[in-house]
Amino acid sequence: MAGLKAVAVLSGSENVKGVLHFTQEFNGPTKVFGRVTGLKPGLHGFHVHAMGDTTNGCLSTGPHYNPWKKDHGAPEDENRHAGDLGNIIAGEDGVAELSIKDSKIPLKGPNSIVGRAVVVHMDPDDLGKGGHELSKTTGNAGGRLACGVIGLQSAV
Ligand SMILES: [Cu+2]
Ligand SMILES: [Zn+2]
Repeated sequence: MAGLKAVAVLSGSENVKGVLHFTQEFNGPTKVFGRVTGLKPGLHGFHVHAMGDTTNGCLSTGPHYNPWKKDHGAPEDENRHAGDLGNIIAGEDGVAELSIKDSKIPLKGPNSIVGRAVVVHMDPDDLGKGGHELSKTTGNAGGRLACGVIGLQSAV
């Protein structure tokens, strides 16, 4: 199989919505692209959380996906949760267009993110550097605005 495609449909308590696409070719990085709408302009923490469980809304998606037991960090840090994808940035129209490439979120193998969830937060992720008591676990990104389970879409 040359590559894999996955998709997550985001929804939440407020009017935040989105569709995000994931593609991975061979053992290369995973590309994440799509758009999220209904956001307050500015930065919003964006992560893969451990569980694909939305029975209690975004709260039941658990903590950041962290198979290697590291601290919270920035996408470019070595010491980061696998799920740490930094921030997405919404414009004045409340729309965030995403185009991310990341090598720590594969769509196959033991550390696959398929079946887990993506979460968009209320506040900016401080990338572990904010000095807040939550900086090293969540980036102090605040409440969970919207989330969606990452599901396999097709082989490409
Ligand atoms: Cu999160
Ligand atoms: Zn994290």
